[in-house]
Amino acid sequence: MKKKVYIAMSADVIHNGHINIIEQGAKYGDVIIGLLTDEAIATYKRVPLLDYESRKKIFENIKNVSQVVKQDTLDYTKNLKKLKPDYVMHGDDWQKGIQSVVRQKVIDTLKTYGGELIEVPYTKDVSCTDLEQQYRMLTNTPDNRRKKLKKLLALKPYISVMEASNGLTGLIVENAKVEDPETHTVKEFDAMWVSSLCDSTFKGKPDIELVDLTSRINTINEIMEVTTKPIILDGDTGGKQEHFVYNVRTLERLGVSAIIIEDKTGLKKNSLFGTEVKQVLEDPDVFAAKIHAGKQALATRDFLIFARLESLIAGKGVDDAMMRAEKYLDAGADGIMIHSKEKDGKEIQEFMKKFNKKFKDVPVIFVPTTYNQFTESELHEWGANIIIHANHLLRSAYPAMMKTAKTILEHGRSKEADEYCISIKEILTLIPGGK
Ligand code: SPV
Ligand code: MG
Repeated sequence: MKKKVYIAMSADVIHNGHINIIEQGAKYGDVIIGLLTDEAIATYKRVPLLDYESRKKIFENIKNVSQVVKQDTLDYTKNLKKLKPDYVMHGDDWQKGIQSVVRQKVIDTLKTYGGELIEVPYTKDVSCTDLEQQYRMLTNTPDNRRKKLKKLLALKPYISVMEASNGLTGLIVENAKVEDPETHTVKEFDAMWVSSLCDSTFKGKPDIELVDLTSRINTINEIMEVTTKPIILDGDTGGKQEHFVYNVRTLERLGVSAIIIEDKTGLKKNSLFGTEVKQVLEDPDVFAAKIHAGKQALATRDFLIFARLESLIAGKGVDDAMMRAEKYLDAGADGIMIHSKEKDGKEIQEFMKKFNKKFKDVPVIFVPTTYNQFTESELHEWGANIIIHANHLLRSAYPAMMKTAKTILEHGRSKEADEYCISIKEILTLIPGGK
């Protein structure tokens, strides 16, 4: 009987490196491709450009591939135990870094039944990551971009969102990565939050719906030009219903993925003032009608409208928030955001206990600015599906800039501020293409 060779791949963008390894594998026996599912890929890198079924079809038609099977985790163990291939083949680029743990498990499993690991030289000069990045920018059309949030919500238990307020902070959210020392997977933000507080503050203006939609759209365009991740817009109160129906279509056309609007009326004040300022809640039926009209106005099913509940901010309690949540979801809201400025997170937990009893599979958003002692996975246990870190790039940049400004004033020169600055060489090459 012909021997079996197992090769695991995610292969979103297929290149000669993949073909090389399949060719090598075919010399040892029948090649079985363990194709990573979209969910498995999303645990360690971005959502694939092509979905599982499309990638499967491609692989089934590649020469020398005899079978394509699903691999639903990064870990090969389950498939190896089931299929007992004689060989596992992989490029020799996985001996270090995040993949080394996966590799060790493969070696241990193969040992249990006498299988063998074959490592072939990694095909140089082709980097999947580079190709993917180029491809991502090329396919960064409004249609593709808009869909990404819904896709992510379907693939991941929860998504992590970070404030982006201009091109540069957009690039930080797009590119920041850390390796999780426990799971050895790479973590990055899933999406961007265009905050009204941050957009206004970067422009030196108060967060009272003074920065108009034209200006907000300029910010969005600036971010969109240089990034590819989905965008969630803080739409404040959404304004008048007659304006809202136009505005959602404009945002949808641009490729924004979602808007969150809050159920307040009158001159909007930032929620984190709580009851220190006048916070007037909108009549829930009027707000529900605005949501309904917004949903009706849309041209696609990809653009999401979330209803933001301000009952806890206005001191109206959990039951008021529940009553409103029901009305807004009935009106067609795609999910809710429950906001609170309390530090202990108790009222959010109390709300979620009631909410979870009544609603299943409704996306819930938290903005844990004041209760940030809880981790994303803890908040997910309470029921959050989207967690927004709403203002942290702005809040960390401001003190750093003020310190530098004062240091220069104090010394009458900038030498002493050097230690707070990245070098000229670094700043010149920070954005590729400048040279
Ligand atoms: C924002 O980021 O502008 C928000 C969240 O609306 S909060 O500031 O907490 O109200
Ligand atoms: Mg806001």
